[in-house]
Amino acid sequence: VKVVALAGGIGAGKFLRGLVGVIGERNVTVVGNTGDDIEMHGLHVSPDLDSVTYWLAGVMDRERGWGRRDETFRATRELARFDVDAAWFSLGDLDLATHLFRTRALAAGQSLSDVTSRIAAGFAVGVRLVPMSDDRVTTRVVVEDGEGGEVDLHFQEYWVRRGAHDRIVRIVFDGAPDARPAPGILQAVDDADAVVVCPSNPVVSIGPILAVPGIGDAIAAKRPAVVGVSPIVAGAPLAGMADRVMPAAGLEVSALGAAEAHRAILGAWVIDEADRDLASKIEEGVGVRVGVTESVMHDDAAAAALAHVALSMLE
Ligand code: FO1
Repeated sequence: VKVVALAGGIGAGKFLRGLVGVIGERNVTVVGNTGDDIEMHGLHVSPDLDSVTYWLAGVMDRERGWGRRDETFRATRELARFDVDAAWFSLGDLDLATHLFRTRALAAGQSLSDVTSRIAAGFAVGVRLVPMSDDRVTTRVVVEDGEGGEVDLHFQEYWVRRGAHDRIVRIVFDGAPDARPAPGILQAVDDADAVVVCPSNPVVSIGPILAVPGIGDAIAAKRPAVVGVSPIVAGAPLAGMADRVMPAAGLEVSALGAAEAHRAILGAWVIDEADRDLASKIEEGVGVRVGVTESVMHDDAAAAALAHVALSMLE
């Protein structure tokens, strides 16, 4: 089977290791979120694309979730010596090589798609990894300033610099209306036997991908072949910050709320045993087939079992 997977960061990385274990790398096209991308010290950082690459290459830090194993942060610490404020986003010494390579190639006129494939190839990752767009789309989080006004933050400023403490007014995918899907995405969706929505944040990881004009419609056209895995188990995210941003998007923090976020595209939805009680409510309310299984991915075997269940939901 040929599968297109929509991916954010950590949850997607874990799940994709399982998926490639089941169907093989060559059958998978991963469309990665670039709304979190940030220009830092003149370097182009693509956290979600890098998470997918590092997880699939097996060089990830399983505990931290993002970044590389055996990483050191000496350069960032040296930067803090001069200016603590400049060092709020920790770039690891190994990770820096990825950003240096990407930035240099982009400056030389290569597209983000081309650079992303070259980085994946550098780690001998065999899936086709594609950014959602070669055009710049940036997730902005507009928050209350506490004095009746608003502050417009880059997603990473909201999450990493300010610790996701601010009250969110709205989330905006800046640039999305004018962005084009990266080359090959629409064709890959068209050719796919299945589209899988990884267990990623529905609002800030999958949301930006579906906000690129054309991608959502192409996927919605294959609805019976679209299956998602809930990133929310027992009312809490397995990783990340879905509980902070889902309410801001009017969604309940539950396997039901996450399914509702993808209502326009889903044919089937996989939830955890802990949420079995929600199955019929989701089936009726969202109009999808629901599968129930152990969805916490403690290791690759658990991720493969989950991927197997997801694929078996498709007709
Ligand atoms: N997350 C943090 O909590 N603190 C950091 O300093 C940080 C640095 C960082 C550098 C490169 C990278 O690829 C990811 C990084 N992340 C960091 C993770 C990132 O902020 C988010 O987890 C993702 O954007 C969400 O998918």
